[in-house]
Amino acid sequence: MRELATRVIAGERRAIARACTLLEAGRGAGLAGELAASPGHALVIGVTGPPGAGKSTFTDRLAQTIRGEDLRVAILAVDPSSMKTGGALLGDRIRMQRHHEDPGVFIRSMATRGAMGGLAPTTKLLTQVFAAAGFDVVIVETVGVGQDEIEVARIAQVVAVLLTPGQGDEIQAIKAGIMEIADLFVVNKADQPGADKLVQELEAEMHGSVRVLKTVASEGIGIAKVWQVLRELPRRAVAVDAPRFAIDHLGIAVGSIDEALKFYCEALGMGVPQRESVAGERVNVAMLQAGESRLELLEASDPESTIAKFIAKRGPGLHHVALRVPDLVRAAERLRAAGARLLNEPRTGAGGHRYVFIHPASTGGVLLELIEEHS
Ligand SMILES: Nc1nc2c(ncn2[C@@H]2O[C@H](COP(=O)(O)OP(=O)(O)OP(=O)(O)O)[C@@H](O)[C@H]2O)c(=O)[nH]1
Ligand SMILES: [Mg+2]
Repeated sequence: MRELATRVIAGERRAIARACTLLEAGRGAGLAGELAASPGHALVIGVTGPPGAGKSTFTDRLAQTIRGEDLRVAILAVDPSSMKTGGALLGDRIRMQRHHEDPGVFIRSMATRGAMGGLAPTTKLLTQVFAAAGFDVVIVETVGVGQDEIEVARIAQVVAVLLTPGQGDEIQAIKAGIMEIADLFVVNKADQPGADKLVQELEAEMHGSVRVLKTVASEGIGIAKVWQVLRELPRRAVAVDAPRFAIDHLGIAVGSIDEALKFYCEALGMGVPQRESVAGERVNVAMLQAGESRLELLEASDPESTIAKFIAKRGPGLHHVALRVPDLVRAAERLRAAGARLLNEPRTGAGGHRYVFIHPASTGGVLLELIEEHS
């Protein structure tokens, strides 16, 4: 993963494509962590609007304009619909063919057909790949229907909403959601009747708070002005997905699990514990779900076990804190390099999780367990 990250950061096209594929497949939590350390400086522009508004044509022309300033551009064409055939995406490819030989342009299509959790998480990861790879501008094109029009605002620093004249009551049709996220309205197909009327309606609707520009994307008209405005708009803060750390569980050493459960389950009502015995550690365990983390009650099954020794020495109480980390091997390497006292090499324990324990002397006084995040 680190080698791949290094190649992405060096701007290697094949590495960028490979990174996108891995992240789209939901594999590559470690990669995301590596890349988060190189946030880059890309301006992320969202382009949204109804089907057929000319988004791809516009994106293509905008990229051309930006290239004219010798800035590097990545284009992410997101297709969230389940209806669209491969042919439409192919059409986009052909339209964008002019960039084919240009090493300063990288084009990626992404289908989110049936994806759970909306378009945001994966799309955002891919924009981070492009940013880490040093692109100056990332353009995310997505159809503004359903939820995605709102989600694009979570990914892009500025959002251009494309509308076209002559489709009846456009403003009413798009009002829900899309108006709030527009940093700029573009009335495209201004060569068709009704463009000026639509501009006026939008200006009235927004009380002049959002700029409205006209373009004829198919002719490249008005695009330079759009770029000038986009680059100067205030940029929304988009949080970089840093490596995720979360408390997986708190381990509590108890004299008797049954006694402790009287408190946690019967009196407090925490629900049904998951119980198991870990022979290797000579310990009985009861796990209680607490939000996204858990309480792990630990009871010695043998007087020689570490839990028995812990209780003999310090009494029952907080035994360890377990943190989930995105890349355990990497975390262990970094800690070792920083002089922390690791109690074991990363190894696989119950439930298939890899873990490592860190001595309290290094952590501020509590035994710390690091667990690799599930992916
Ligand atoms: N007359 C006119 N046609 C345009 C203009 N811009 C784009 N088109 C045409 O509109 C059609 C749709 O353009 P696309 O760029 O594919 O639109 P899109 O919004 O990306 O479409 P989807 O991705 O399918 O939602 C194409 O036939 C374009 O050639 C314009 O300014 N004027
Ligand atoms: Mg398109």
